[in-house]
Amino acid sequence: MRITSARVIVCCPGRNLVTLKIETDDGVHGLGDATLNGREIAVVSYLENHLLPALIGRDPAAIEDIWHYAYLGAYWRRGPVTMTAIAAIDVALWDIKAKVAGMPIYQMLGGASRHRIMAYGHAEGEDIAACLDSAQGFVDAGYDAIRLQCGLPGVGTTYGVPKDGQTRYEPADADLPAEHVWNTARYLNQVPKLFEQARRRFGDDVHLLHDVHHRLTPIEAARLGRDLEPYHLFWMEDSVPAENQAAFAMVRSHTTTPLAVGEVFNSIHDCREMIQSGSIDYIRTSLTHAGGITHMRRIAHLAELHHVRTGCHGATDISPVGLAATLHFDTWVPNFGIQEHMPHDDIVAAVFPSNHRFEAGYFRVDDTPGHGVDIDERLAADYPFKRASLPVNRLEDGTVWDW
Ligand code: GCO
Ligand code: MG
Repeated sequence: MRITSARVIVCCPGRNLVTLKIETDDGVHGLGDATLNGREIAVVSYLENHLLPALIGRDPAAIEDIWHYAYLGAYWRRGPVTMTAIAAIDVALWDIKAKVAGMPIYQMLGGASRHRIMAYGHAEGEDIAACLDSAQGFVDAGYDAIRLQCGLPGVGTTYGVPKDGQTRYEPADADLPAEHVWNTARYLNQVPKLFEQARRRFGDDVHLLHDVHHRLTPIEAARLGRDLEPYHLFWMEDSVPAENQAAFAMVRSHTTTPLAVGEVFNSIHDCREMIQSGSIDYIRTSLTHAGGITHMRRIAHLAELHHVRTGCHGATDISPVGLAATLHFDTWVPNFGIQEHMPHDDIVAAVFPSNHRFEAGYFRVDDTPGHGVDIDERLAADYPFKRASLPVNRLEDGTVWDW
């Protein structure tokens, strides 16, 4: 069996999504997700100009060999563009291999470790009351885990909170970056109040999560972790910018609030130190941005040795193809923790017919061979690429800050 074609399909059914389609002389095809939010075309170019020409004529079954050919063969290593491009190839090849075997991908990995996948939903609101009302909707829908994000009094738009009637907090249609405002002092005072009220309203049984989105210094994150201890969070995510892995050891030494990190990582080397030092509890690397199934498996095995569980990134910038591959990984991975869930719009679901199901806070994959997602290319063509940018954050005095 040989690869006869490998091409990239870019579409924007409400948000940009990049899909790699690999075809073979047997007529079997595989799909991989190559979406890197706000930097989509960089990955398209990397694939089209550098990686895809070298795939033609290769045996699609040789996944490890092709992975290392792409990774080592570039000489230049790691980074989001490279690792997203490699992930797309990897997932498309796993899709082909599993289709040829007549099995779902989770079976190829070693079989199911669980029959359903706990997911957390995103509750958000401009103030505490609105956020708790939003969370009530998730409780009523049967979710066992909810992420809470709320706006700050007197501060403009902030991460995780949609404004002005928008349904999304990430303006994927902004041609140039929108500018948000940040005030650490108000944030540190507001978040414990949010969780205090959430526990009072929803009781102890629901898992509560929070995403700091990289905006604190280590000692500020330590304070927040301590202040949140009475409300026993499932995790506090990305509490400090993660380039400095040692910062997590510092936060850890001050608080028992569980720590999660990883959505901006692309390789095992980005998280090795914090996993091995026991500084984190959940690794949130996304399969789409960290070299696909082949590399995520290595990260998960390292994490398992150190009692770290997975919590894969699953925002809407992970396409249904990337999500399905992640759900097969979640079904198999022994040290699973939780899966993020942000629903795609109906039009995205129409472009990408999928076989996984979501019900009352839990995902399930079925036994469709491969990862179970296809693309309607004719429909996708109706939604051409639109340049889009993630926001930039500034302090109130204008200083650029982490978003
Ligand atoms: C999350 C993430 C996302 C990211 C987004 C960037 O935890 O879901 O922080 O909201 O901001 O994926 O593209
Ligand atoms: Mg996050």
